Amino acid sequence: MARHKLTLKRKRLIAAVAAVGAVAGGLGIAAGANASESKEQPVVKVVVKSVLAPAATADVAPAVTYDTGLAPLGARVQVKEELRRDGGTRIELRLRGLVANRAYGAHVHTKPCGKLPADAGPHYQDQADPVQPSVDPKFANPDNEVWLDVNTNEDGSARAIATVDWRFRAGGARSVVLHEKSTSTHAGHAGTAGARLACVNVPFK
Ligand SMILES: [Cu+2]
Repeated sequence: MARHKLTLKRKRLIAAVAAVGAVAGGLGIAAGANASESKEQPVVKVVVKSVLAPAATADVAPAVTYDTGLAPLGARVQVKEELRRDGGTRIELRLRGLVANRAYGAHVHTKPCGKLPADAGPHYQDQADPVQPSVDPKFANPDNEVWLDVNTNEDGSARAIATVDWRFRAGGARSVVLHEKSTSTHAGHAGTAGARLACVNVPFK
């Protein structure tokens, strides 16, 4: 596609991106029709930085733990959401203060964190599985959900990045939940990762 002959879809994308850029402000966004692809930066939509607080404080705390052994009080969590120019979404999870050299599962969930682990609801799915709970790998997979599994280093820190080729529905994704195990991909168990250890509220856009 020649740059000066923009398709309608492309024009709409640019208009949307320009609007987002106006909101984001000061991020050096090049939304003009002549901007080269390589200079266009993703748009940062949401950044949440918090520490794990007791689950009993879930109505006011941005992030809580349900297992202070595996997800200690005061452990740090950061989640960043970026909208990609290609229409996709990039989600980054950073953790500090967890158990060293350990695998954890993590996903984007549909509801805010609560006092109970189940309060965060099911995983966010781009194409919703008509059968719930969703354990069919056709729906419960890292292309249709956001999986942020990590392995901590010797300091108990970890980072995960998930990139999907879609955007969240408004208000449809509200938290990231940390689980006790790596996420299963097998039919009948797909998407499961053991107990919910901690949860952080993230108002994904
Ligand atoms: Cu989960």
